[in-house]
Amino acid sequence: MGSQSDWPTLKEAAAVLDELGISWKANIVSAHRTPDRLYGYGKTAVDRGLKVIIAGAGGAAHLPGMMASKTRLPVIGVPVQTKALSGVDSLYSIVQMPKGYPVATMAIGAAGAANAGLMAAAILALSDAALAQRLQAWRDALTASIPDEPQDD
Ligand code: RP5
Repeated sequence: MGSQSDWPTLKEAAAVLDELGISWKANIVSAHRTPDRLYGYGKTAVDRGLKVIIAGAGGAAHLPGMMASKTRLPVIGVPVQTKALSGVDSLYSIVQMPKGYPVATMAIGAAGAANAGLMAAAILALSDAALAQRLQAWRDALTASIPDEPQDD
């Protein structure tokens, strides 16, 4: 993520990864404030054994796209909600990548972060049968939790 202030949003992805038994590591890697750290992170990602990168940032959110330019690993972008423009700025900064360096862009905010965790799980499940079963069970449980009819409070 681009800042400590993004962590409350990106925590939603971490929570989903925990639920599915997927190991993760979170780092602050700002495109603007720590560009050399970002380059190093992307350049070494494959050799360090990372499989999928979830990149969340807000405002002029260049982090996911720059990360995608430095690694062939799948990069999932999370637009963090901002005060000034409600995260539309983040979304537009992340989603509109030029041909060649895709970022799989999620929804703005907490739902997008949780979905980033689920998308990462779906990618990893392609080569991990046990994880595929856990992901299917997670989806089935969500479906089963939805009532047929609304309830009064
Ligand atoms: C971006 O600037 C970060 O991703 C964050 O969403 C935003 C604001 O950062 P702070 O000023 O809160 O550190 O780079």
